[in-house]
Amino acid sequence: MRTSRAWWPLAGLTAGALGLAVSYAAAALLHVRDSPVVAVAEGVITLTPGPVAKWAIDTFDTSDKKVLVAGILVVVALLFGWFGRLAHRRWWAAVTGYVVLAGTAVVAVLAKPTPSLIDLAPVVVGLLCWLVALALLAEWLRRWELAEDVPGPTDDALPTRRRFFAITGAMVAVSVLGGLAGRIAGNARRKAEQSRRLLRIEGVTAPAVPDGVAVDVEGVSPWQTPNDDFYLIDTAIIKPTIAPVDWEIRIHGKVERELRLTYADLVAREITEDWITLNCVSNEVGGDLVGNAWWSGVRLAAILAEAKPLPGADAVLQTSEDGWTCGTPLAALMDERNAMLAVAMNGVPLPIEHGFPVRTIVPGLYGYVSACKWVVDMEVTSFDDFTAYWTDKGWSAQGPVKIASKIEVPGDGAEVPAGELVCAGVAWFQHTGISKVEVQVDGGRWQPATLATTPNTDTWVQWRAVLDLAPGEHQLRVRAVDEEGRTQTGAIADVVPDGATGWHTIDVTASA
Ligand SMILES: Nc1nc2c(c(=O)[nH]1)N[C@H]1C(S)=C(S)[C@@H](COP(=O)(O)O)O[C@H]1N2
Ligand SMILES: [Mo]
Repeated sequence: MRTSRAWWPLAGLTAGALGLAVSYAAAALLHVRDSPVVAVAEGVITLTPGPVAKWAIDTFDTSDKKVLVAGILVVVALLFGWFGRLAHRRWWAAVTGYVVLAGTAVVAVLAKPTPSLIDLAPVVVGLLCWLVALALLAEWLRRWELAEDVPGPTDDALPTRRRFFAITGAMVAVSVLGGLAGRIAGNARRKAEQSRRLLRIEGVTAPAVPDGVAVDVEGVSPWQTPNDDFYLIDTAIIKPTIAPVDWEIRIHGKVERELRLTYADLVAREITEDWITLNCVSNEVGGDLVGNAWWSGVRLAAILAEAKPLPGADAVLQTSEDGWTCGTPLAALMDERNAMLAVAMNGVPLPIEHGFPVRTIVPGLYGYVSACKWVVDMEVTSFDDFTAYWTDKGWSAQGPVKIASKIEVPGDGAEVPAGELVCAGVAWFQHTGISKVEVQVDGGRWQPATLATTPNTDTWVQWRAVLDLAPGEHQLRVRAVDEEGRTQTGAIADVVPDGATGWHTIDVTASA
């Protein structure tokens, strides 16, 4: 009798466990909010009719997802064993089984409120692990089977059998380690997340949208960008999870007095708050890497004044907990503008992805030279003496924002009725301000737009214009003029090395 046959389900189970553990670890490390299994569990909850869900919750007497997750794991384990059996004769059937399971997870992940591509990474990694692990185990089971077929008194199957169990054991060990790694990373995340939820920072107020900042055209970016919609740019695959009690910043270098501030020291100081628009140097003309939030924090001018920069210093080299660096002009951190160590965004403690517990915000500078998330170190120095993360990759050492404007309504390629057309969008030139926005149809005369108001010069401004379009295809263009009367250039420049320029241009078709 071939004993090897009995072990195919074990192979399926082992491969399955390995894939799940690796996917769980990947989810925790990448800070994907929930692992694929939890996503499936949540999907099940969402799809379960209310009374049934309530019955289940009452019956199991628990309000969390543990019972459901355990139930899903049992079902999945049975499936894994079955896939293993299938793999003996019908390899493709086992593969199909794993792919269908992964597909279920993909659907569950995409059904979440704000899915992103990175949320799918754990599923993909898990599926690859399943397939590779099962292929490996199947290979040794087949060899074992062949050895069993050799007639004779000696046990020729022994070496292959041993090998199969050794590989299985190794995979189980990796699964356990993966599970533990996921757990540790998940715990750090939970600890930071929990301290964040419990934080109440005195002096931080809820945002109140100022009167008159909206042109009230549907499709224009809302004045306040909600935290969940705020663009995200960073180099951290694994986001730092720093509990406030563990945070400290060191301000040193060319200073008379080195400073170290804990989180408690920081928030005990006077809180400053303002509407500030942040944008990325790699935002293309018309792009979305820009957002406006109500930021709360502590003014850097006061802190740096205490440290007393020495003559000759003209830069601050900021370093984040994950080792990212940027160089900021010392002057921009010490002049009258509201450069701050921010602790809250839109009235709540910074989301982890946006730099919790402390990040820098400097009106008028691109993020890559100023807006250090998870900031833990500031070295007062000179631009001549260092390079930073992006300047090493060909970007400019100096990154003042450039004036920009974009058309959001109508969308590029839209079909609109001929005649009067409301055209609207936003423009920004932080810390200088926008005085005028103009729109042009088919290269004709520049027509003035109406501007909404702004509370300061550090934010974007909404604009709207009413155009008259004849039937046919048209090209619409926008440009802005700054508070000093300088008109936005139409010369096209790439985002590298210091920000894109050019007029945002869209095509529309007007039908009679
Ligand atoms: N630690 C860290 N901070 C960082 C970055 C980064 O990669 N790592 N990217 C910067 C860039 S290029 C931008 S545009 C802003 C984006 O901030 P946000 O992700 O909160 O929108 O963060 C800046 N701060
Ligand atoms: Mo950026």
